[in-house]
Amino acid sequence: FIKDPKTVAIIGCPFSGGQPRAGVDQGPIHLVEAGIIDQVSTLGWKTHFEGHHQFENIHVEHDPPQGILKRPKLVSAVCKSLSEVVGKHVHNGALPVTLGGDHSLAMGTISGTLSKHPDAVVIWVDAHADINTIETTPTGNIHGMPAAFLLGLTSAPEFAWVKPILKTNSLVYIGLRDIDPGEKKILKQNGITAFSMHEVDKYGIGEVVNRALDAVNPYRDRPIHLTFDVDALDPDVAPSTGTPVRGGLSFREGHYICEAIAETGLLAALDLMEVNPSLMAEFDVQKTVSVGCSLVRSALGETLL
Ligand code: Z70
Ligand code: MN
Ligand code: MN
Ligand code: MN
Repeated sequence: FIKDPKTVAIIGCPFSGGQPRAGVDQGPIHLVEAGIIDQVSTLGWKTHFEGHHQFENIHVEHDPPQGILKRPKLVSAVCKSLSEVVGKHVHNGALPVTLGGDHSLAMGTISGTLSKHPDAVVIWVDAHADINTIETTPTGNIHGMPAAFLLGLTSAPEFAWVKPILKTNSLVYIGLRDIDPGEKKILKQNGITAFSMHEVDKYGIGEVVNRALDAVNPYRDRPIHLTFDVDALDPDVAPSTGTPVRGGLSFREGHYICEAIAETGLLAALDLMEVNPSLMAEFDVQKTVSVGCSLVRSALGETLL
């Protein structure tokens, strides 16, 4: 495992098929236009950006719901293609940074990371647990389900390529506050460690991040995949996202998580998901895009001093 890869591969993933709102596909385009690539270069990384994924080879003509699952063929094909791209970059020793796009994409990014590092742990920062199964999903939106597929808690013929190689003791959540009843049961029954906003309030973010790392990575020797849904942040901090939920992480709490993970030297892959520039006024869009860029910089080693 290359602890300090010199190259960051930036993967723009303009995709919105895992949820109903248009616009989240514009997230990566705005992040790149805001200068995220130069900012990462300025931190001392070599950066590789091959453009936004166009999913040229993905032609889904007829994609009716399969039971409750919405757009299963499209979401599956895009995530499979993304898993190959992320996998290629980690195999080359680069650190992939995937800019979403909706969070169904985590099925692709995490599958890609685990293809090289089966011992990697996942730190999932989100207002939501995204762990609904086909039986529990109230919406059929696949962005609410990627963790369940990765853990093998649910499956569908279309998603047979998703290997259930993520273990429940290798996943930890921070920032949760909008969990469906079925998801609560799944978290409890599987003993998945989760720090909701209640624990952030109670212990403070420093202690929560320590406990999260202790839970999945006690010897600090396993690669880390950080998947950061921007809706983990409070809507005052990141308003332009599909499902804002009040009472979220402050600007500093969000950055602290990224800084503390950077300090471990174990970051193997990073996702920044659910930036939706079509939601809210221009001022709010700029605020969200700029906080997105600075979270990525923090995770890649930007320090305050
Ligand atoms: C709900 C579902 C979700 C993001 C909403 C919502 C999931 N639990 N995820 N916004 N980012 O539809 O499964
Ligand atoms: Mn490449
Ligand atoms: Mn999410
Ligand atoms: Mn979310």
